[in-house]
Amino acid sequence: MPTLLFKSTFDDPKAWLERLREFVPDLELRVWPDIGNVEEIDYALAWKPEPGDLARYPNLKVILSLAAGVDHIFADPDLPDVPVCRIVDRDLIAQLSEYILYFTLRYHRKMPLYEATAREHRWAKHGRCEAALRTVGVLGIGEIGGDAAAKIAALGFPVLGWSRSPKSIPGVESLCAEDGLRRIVAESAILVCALPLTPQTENFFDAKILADMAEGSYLINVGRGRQVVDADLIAALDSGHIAGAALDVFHDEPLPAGHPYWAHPKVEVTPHIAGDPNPRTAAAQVAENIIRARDGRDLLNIVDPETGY
Ligand code: OXD
Repeated sequence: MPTLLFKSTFDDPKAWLERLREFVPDLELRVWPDIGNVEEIDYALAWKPEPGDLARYPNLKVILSLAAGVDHIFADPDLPDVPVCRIVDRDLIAQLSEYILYFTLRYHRKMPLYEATAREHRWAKHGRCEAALRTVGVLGIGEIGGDAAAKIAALGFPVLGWSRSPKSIPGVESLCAEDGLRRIVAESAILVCALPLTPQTENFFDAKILADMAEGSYLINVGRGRQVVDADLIAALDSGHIAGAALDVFHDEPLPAGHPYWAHPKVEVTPHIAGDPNPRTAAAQVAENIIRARDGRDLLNIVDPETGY
């Protein structure tokens, strides 16, 4: 009987088990901390496991990230040497695109300003800009950023996308390397971060990149909190160089109650809800990986430990 450890305090084990059993009827689920005999654990489905925890299972064969990102797994210095797979799911991608589109349109149509004037009961018009004249940049145009970039382009915005290797996405100009980065940062009126967290993207938004961003531009971050130097972003917002930031991810989650982002008038905080793994749509691929691992076949959505995605 395949035995799966469920290691997350954020996701609902019951919903996952019910759905996983539709594909693997004899699956046994051990929900942390009721893990039973550690030797019986074959697979782990995990979100932010504590460092060292996954090394406790001597017969662990595969680690399945309960997310698109895997930085929370690779952060473990004692990670066992087994394959790590991530979730690549149409609903997760759609959720993230909805979030990115929502904030893109919110900033494009100056909604924070209209909300402020409405609070003062003022009938004020704040002017507008054609979508065709407002460039949106998406950093990271893999499955998630690429979907969002295509949808933004379909709304009539010029869209730039930046990634390690060139991509062909309808309506999106694909940029790479340092010169591509300079262009996307300088030309985007709204810049979206959909990058995975890797050693190369940690502290990506520092004072230098923020200063290189277009005057009055907006940042939307659905990547990871550690990609932003918080003090530098706050300074760029306070100076007016950056007009606003929609942040879904933070260095520490939950974002501490006293963190300056909460009260900052130009920051919109959401509690890491841009994309939540959905067992209804994503369990099939988790189950498929359990079946493939059991049969000794190639796994789906396996992560390259070198690149971290
Ligand atoms: C993810 C996330 O990586 O929700 O999927 O952050």
